Amino acid sequence: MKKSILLFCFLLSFSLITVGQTVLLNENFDYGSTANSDITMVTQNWARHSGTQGPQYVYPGLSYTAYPSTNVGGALSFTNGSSGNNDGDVNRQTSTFISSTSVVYASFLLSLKSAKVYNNAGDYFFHLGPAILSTTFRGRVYVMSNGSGFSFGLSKSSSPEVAVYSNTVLNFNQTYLVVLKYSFNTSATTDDEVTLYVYSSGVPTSEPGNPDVTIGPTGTGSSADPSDIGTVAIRQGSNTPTGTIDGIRVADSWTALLGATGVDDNYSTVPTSFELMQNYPNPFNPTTTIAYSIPREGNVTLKIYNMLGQEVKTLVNEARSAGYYRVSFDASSLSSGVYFYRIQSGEFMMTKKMVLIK
Ligand SMILES: [Ca+2]
Ligand SMILES: [Ca+2]
Repeated sequence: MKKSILLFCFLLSFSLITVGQTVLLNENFDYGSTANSDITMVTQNWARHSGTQGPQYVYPGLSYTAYPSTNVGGALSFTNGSSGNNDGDVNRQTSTFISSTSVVYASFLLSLKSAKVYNNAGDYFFHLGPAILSTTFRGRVYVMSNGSGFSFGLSKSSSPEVAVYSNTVLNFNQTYLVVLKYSFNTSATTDDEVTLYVYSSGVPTSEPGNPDVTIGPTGTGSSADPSDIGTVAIRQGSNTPTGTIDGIRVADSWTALLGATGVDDNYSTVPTSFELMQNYPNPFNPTTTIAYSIPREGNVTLKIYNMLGQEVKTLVNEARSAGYYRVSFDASSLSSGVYFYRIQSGEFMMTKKMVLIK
C-alpha cells in the first residue's frame, strides 16, 4: 500500500509538469533545389498513408514577411489527383504528441491555384491526427471555390459533421498565413474544439490578433475526440484544391508558434515526461501499436501480461535514450482476451489494458 502511494505521488509530480512553450514541428521543406513529383522520394520525414503517388516537392517555397518559417528551401504542392496520379495523402509526426488538456496550434503558408465546388461545399486538404494516424482525422481544413476566389471551411472530425465556412472570399495565387487551433476539452468525448485564423499580412504575436478570417470554435461531431494530437497530414482527393503549402509549424502555445523570429529552428525533441499511450487499434487483431516517451536515458522494459498476471511477451528490454518510441505488438500466437502492457524505466512504471478479439 505504502509503495503504491509513493508511486502515485511520483506520477503526480510528472503530470503537473506542463510544457507551454515548445515548438513541436518546424517543417520548412528544406530538401534541396531539385523538384520531384513525389515528396516521399526526397525525404523520409513524410509517410504516405493513402494512395500511391505524390504530393509533389517543389522549389523554391513560399515566403511571408515576419513568419518564422518563411522562404527556406522548397515546399509541398498538392492537387486534385486521380487514381495512381497525385492521389497520395502524406503525414508527418510532430516531435512529441500532445495528450493533455492542452491546446495545439498548427500554422502554415498557403497559396492556392484553384478549388472546386463539391457537394455544395468544398473538400479538405489539411488535417491533424493522433501520433498513430489511422483514420482519425481531426481539424480538417476545407476550401471551396466562390467563382473568382475561395473560402475556408473547418470541421473538427468527420461525417456527419459538416464543415463551417467563412463568408470571406480570398484570392487565388496569394500567400496566406493559416493558423489552426485544436483545444482539448475533458468534459465529454466529443467536446473538443477547433478554430481557424487566416491572415493576408502580418504575424500577430498574441492570440487572436486581428484575423482576416475566423472560423470557430466549432466541434459538434459525433466522432470521439482523439487521445492525442501528434500528426499533420496533407490530403489529395478528386475534389481537393490545388496549391502549395509550406512552413508547417506546430506548437503548444501561440507564442512558440509565431512569436519567434527564426531562432528556434533547433527545437527540442526530448520529452518532458514519461508517457505510455493507449495502444492503437484497441481492440485489435492481431497487431497493435504502443507508443511511449521517456524524458531521460535508462533501461526500458515493456512487457505484456495476461489476466493471471503471467508474462506472455517482452517487447522491449534494453537501454533507450530520451525520446519518443513506437513498438508494434503481434498477438497472432495468443488467444482472445484482456491483456495488460506495462512499461518500467527507473522509478517510473505504468500499466494499461488492451483487448485482443480474434
Ligand atoms: Ca520552404
Ligand atoms: Ca473531449
